Amino acid sequence: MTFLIVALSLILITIIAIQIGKVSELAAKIRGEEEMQEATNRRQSAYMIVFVVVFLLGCIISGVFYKNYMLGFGPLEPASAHGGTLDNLFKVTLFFTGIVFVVTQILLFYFAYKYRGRKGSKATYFAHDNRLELIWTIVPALVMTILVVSGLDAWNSVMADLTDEEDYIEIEATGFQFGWNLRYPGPDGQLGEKNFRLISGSNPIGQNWQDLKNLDDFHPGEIVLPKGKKVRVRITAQDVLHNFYLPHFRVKMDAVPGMPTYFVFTPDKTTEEYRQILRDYPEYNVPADPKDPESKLLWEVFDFELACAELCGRGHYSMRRVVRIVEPSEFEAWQKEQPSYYFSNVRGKADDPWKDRVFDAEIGSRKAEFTANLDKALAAATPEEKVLPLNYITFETGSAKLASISSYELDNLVEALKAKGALQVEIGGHTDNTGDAASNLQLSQQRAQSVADYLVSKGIAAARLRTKGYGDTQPLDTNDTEEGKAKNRRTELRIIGQ
Ligand SMILES: [Cu+2]
Repeated sequence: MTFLIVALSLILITIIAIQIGKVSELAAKIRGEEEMQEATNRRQSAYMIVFVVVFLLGCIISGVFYKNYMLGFGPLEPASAHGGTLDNLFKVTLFFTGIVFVVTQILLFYFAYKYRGRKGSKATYFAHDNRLELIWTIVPALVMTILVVSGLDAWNSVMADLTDEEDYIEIEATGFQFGWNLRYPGPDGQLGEKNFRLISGSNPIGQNWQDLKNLDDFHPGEIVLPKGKKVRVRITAQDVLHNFYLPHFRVKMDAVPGMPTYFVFTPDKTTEEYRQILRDYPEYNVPADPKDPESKLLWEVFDFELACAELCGRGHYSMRRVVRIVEPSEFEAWQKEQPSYYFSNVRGKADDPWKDRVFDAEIGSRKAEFTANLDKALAAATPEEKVLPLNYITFETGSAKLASISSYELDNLVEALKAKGALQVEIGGHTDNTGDAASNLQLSQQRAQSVADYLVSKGIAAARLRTKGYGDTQPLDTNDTEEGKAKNRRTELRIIGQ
């Protein structure tokens, strides 16, 4: 609203000035053409002087007024080790170009005033002046050389890549329309291989699961980094050009499809420390939500951010991610909590290439799961509840032959039966509804028998075991989906004596 009123008044003032001009023009017409021309020139050249004064003052006043909102000035100091170098470069460039800008503006408008058309005045004619040519060639050349050389020097120091001996964290950012896929290495500290041909619904950046380094990589929703540690960011794009921009860290690098780029930087202020810097400035002591005076102050809700600085399409604005810089100990705790993408999204699914392998980390967690289920079944009150699933016993397709990875779960069972000598159990086989009921019943009976045979071969008395094939008569879930069918094919343990 205020803006509208200001704009309207400016337009009105302009119209009034034009009208006054017309009136005096008409008056001059009565006095004679030549005199009129001279008066017009005088008036217009005076307007030019007024314009340049208002314009330059406007530049300076707005510069002073908005200083604390500009990167590199006021509280918006760099939050990375190399940021100061870039800021100085910008300031030196701004200093030289600023002088040139002000001087040329003043001269441009002053000359328009001084050499306005006047009766009897004529332009000086001169064809060439060596001294002038030298001055306006050498001075800019010198200034440009200083700027370019110091710029190259800064570029080389900022863009120096890391060697393997250095201690750093490598993360990866893949831009797409419209967002970022972020990837961190797991405890092994290394990012796994990827290939765009492998991209699918369950594999958003095409990680190659054959490469074991991929299995612990995780995909966080925000960038979290420790203060004071070198970070190397691998930057790529999946579709069009994007740009990885961390304004507060003075990091900005194109994300190009098919051409990985990188950036190395060291955050040197935590988010909390940066908030404390902002706190000292009145600009950041206003409510974060202008409509709600009760809302938190700007400095309190401040977050570093990752933005896309390439106009990459209509949803471009949504490519924002929060960047959180924390103390190293907090970073380590955060990193430990992050679930591996493979183990939470791919493991055991159709595209898992490691179906017939059990990883070290799983052996422990599966045993814990078995023990918890067994304890629950032992403690249950009614016979119907004294059942536990043997989730990790699998068979070869259509056969009663135990898959080799079943041995881990079976050995847990053997151990439990040996520890609890009074335990008597029924091993129940279940199938989905594929095929006819009679053969399903037979298969489930054979599978239950295979499990019992294994237990006996490990020294469990056959008298403590009973087997039963249920076929497809007791489904846990629908048989209409693959997922449901997979749930229905199972082996269960029922406690019949303890
Ligand atoms: Cu983008």
